Amino acid sequence: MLLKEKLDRESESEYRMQLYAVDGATDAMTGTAMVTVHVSDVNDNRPRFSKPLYDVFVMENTPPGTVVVILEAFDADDGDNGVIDFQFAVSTLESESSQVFSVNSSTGQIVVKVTTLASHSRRTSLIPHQSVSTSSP
Ligand SMILES: [Ca+2]
Ligand SMILES: [Ca+2]
Repeated sequence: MLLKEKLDRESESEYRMQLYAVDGATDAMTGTAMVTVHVSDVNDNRPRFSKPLYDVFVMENTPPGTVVVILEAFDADDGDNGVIDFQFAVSTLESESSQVFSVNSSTGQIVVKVTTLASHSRRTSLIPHQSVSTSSP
């Protein structure tokens, strides 16, 4: 059997076929077999945020532990290839923002870390960072 089209597990993960084997007699006899082809996943989709920019407003007296935003991302791949891990970009880790906020890598919640936001900037724009990279095909 040869492959005639490009496979894509995300659109079709399984193909079923019925096959005959026919003998050469005039009153030909046949045998049958079923073939199922399972398409295994390749990491060919990058995680995508539900939106590229989250603009969030918080009061300066917001207590520590408060969730200010929940990031949402989706990856069409299967298993580990589709697992999403939220992380701050290196540039953010080096900035004041990471002293004030933390991100839960699995839930995508950004939480206030400090007692008071008053001495810090009152408005922070969070630009999502693609934490999982894929090599282009
Ligand atoms: Ca895939
Ligand atoms: Ca993926």
